[in-house]
Amino acid sequence: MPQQTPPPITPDLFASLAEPLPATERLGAQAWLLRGFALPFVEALLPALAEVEQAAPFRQMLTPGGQTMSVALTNCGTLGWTSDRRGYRYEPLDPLSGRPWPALPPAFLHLAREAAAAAGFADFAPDACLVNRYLPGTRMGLHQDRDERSLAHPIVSVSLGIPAVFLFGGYTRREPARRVPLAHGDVLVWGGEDRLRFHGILPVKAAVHPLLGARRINFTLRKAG
Ligand code: MD6
Ligand code: FE
Repeated sequence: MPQQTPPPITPDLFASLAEPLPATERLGAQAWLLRGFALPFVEALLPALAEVEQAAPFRQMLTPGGQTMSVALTNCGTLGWTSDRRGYRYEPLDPLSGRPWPALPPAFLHLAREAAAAAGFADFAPDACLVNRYLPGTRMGLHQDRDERSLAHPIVSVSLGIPAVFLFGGYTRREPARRVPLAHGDVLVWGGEDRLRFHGILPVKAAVHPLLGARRINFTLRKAG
């Protein structure tokens, strides 16, 4: 047997390792990660977010099983996702105030439509936006999003603040999930055959973001009604 010599480590190899991550990554047949896509919108998103939070504060909801979710949430749009002992559902009124959820800010709509179009979903018309707030240590267990009336529409998901690791799984809970790091400004868009994939968020590591502090905000735009 001739002696195998390992390939030399070339400067090219180091160059490729130092290259930034691609701006767009395909995670599935109809699932896209658009890195940094929301960055040009952040200046408009943050004041809109503050207004939503003021009208409908973040709160921790109960799962149907009676557990308190570690992530706090609120909503904007004509429908808001809620959870309590009676189950998961969309409601037109905020159960805390009895008033309608705050309207979808134009900046949210604009970003959602542009991101959906960039991922191949034309004419996305969301009516619901679930806003999740993660403090260090909080997590989101593996789940499917299936409370929307039709599963034919995509979901646009925007990450702001401190980073997190997204779990992108298969169609059953026990299939292995891919770990996808999400940073401030990243946008996920998925629909079609990927719509019912299990997904979640690993416990968020302590960190401080210059604009958002020790928080991660994720908002997901959907056509729920
Ligand atoms: C999160 N995201 O990123 C949780 N759901 O904090 C979701 O649960 C999610 O990112 C449906 C579609 C996209 C998502
Ligand atoms: Fe989800």
